[in-house]
Amino acid sequence: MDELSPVIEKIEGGEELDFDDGMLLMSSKNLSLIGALANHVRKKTVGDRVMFVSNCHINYTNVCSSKCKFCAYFREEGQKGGFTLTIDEVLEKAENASKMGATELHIVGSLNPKLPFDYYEELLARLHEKYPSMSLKAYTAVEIAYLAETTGMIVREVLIRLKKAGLTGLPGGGGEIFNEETRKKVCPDKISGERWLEVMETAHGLGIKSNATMLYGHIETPGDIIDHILRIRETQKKTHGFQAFIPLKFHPDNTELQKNGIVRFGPTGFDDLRIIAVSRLLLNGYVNNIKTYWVMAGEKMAQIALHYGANDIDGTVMEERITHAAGGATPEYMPKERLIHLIRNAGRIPVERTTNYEVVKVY
Ligand code: V47
Repeated sequence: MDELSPVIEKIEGGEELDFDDGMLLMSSKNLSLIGALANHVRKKTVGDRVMFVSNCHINYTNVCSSKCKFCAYFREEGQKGGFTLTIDEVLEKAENASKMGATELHIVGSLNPKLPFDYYEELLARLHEKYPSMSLKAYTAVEIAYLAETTGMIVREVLIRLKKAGLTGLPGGGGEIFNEETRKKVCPDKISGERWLEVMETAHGLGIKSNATMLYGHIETPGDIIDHILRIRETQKKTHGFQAFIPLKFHPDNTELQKNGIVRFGPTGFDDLRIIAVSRLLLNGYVNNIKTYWVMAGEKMAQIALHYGANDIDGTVMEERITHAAGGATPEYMPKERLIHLIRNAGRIPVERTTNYEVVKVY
């Protein structure tokens, strides 16, 4: 009898897995069995289609007051290397993306004290005016909470105004790891996990869908991981607003965590596949899209993750700065044909989707 038998029985009986089941999955070294279970559950729930989106990441600024210890992307105010794009520069990038067939702009920055609320609103309004059919998946829950704090508006008001300007959804960034103690060590000046979930709940209540992320492979414990995933599941039971869950693989280069000797190595391949599988097993039936983000996972691991519970590989991306600042070695752009090739080669059906998981084309 395998140590995972109690979990297998629950899965076979369609029962929801709990914290202890999650911990068992985190401690077992039987990765191929965990993967097979996740793959089986994935096939039953979402079938053999693998989704991707034609998108473009636009980072409008890197000047940030949050100074997270896992982040190599930010610069302090006045520091060399800091940048803020003008709205015209953002529009130029959008024009490029549009010409390349993007249907989604993923727009994320940082907590820049110099940027007024008008900038955020106008940026969306001008993009929406010029590209009315483009999804504007913009500003993380952290940026939304920051805008509320700095303008004196409540989160709901901020979201209503941004939605009116053209916002279609929120990306899942800023989730990091919810456990209070761990979060204080890796991002002491960021909003709490509870606040992050509150912002998401408010967005979902206004019909603004979002994604959810979790940063793993730094100083978190297995218990932190299970706790994080289960908190996402609890919120989802109330709101049904999370469209995808994306575990993000920590890249240590140039980060405080690495400079201070707290983290020497990033996660291993074993960790990457286990986290994808555990996410599928704990979230299945609640958040059915488990995304392997090829930029962070690496092209090869992302492809293999499709056999460990993932059914989404993100998108063409076009320009990425956050992972590359921290030593990411993947290209900044993946042509659609290459994504299709990776998916087909894994024995699965490539499907281009919209941000909201509507089918654009089955290949
Ligand atoms: O919140 C920061 C993470 C996130 C590092 O919603 C790092 O579809 C690894 O959220 N190593 C931003 N990760 C990216 C993000 C995202 C990406 C792709 C798709 C979606 C989506 C969202 O990147 C941050 C943080 O958790 N991050 N530094 C690093 N050194």
